[in-house]
Amino acid sequence: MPCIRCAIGLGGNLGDAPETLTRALRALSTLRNSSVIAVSALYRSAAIGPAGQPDYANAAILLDTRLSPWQLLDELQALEAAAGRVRELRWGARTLDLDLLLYGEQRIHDARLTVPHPEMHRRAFVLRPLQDIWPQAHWSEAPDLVTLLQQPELAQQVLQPWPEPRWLAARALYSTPLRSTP
Ligand code: ROI
Repeated sequence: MPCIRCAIGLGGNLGDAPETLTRALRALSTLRNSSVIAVSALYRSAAIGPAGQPDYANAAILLDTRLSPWQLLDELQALEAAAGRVRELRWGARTLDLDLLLYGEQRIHDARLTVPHPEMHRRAFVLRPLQDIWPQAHWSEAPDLVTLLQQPELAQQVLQPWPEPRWLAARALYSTPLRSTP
């Protein structure tokens, strides 16, 4: 398999969400045949979906991988299950959500997987973290990230950086593309 650059969205709003996302980041950094290339800031975002849910923690990472999209999906679902996620109500609260957003330039549509993620262009909690790590990301007919995020429907979504020390420490470990050589 060639090496493909992917974007993965992380989210969760049950329990200690910053801790859950930090653990997921550590686990993703040990995924076979893959390396984490960049890690976004952590964001706190108002829930989209049924009212009365706690706020979410959201983030995104770039991963270079030789796994196929379905192998990667298996790995992401195993991490969700390990975090205690059970198949819950559509759009209900969840411990950990790992979404394969982009898999190189590929378009995939089958019973298990749709890539690019079909909802991502409507969700500031996906696009803002993606902008941190891949500002030039573009897919299918969607406009660029700056244009998307300026649309009223997205601009009104409540989202703010969440400078959580555990996330910041893990992020510093896994996103150091420019290492100085002695
Ligand atoms: N809302 C926010 N803010 N963040 C999420 O990660 C998220 N995930 C979901 C739904 C329920 C659509 N709402 C969300 O799956």
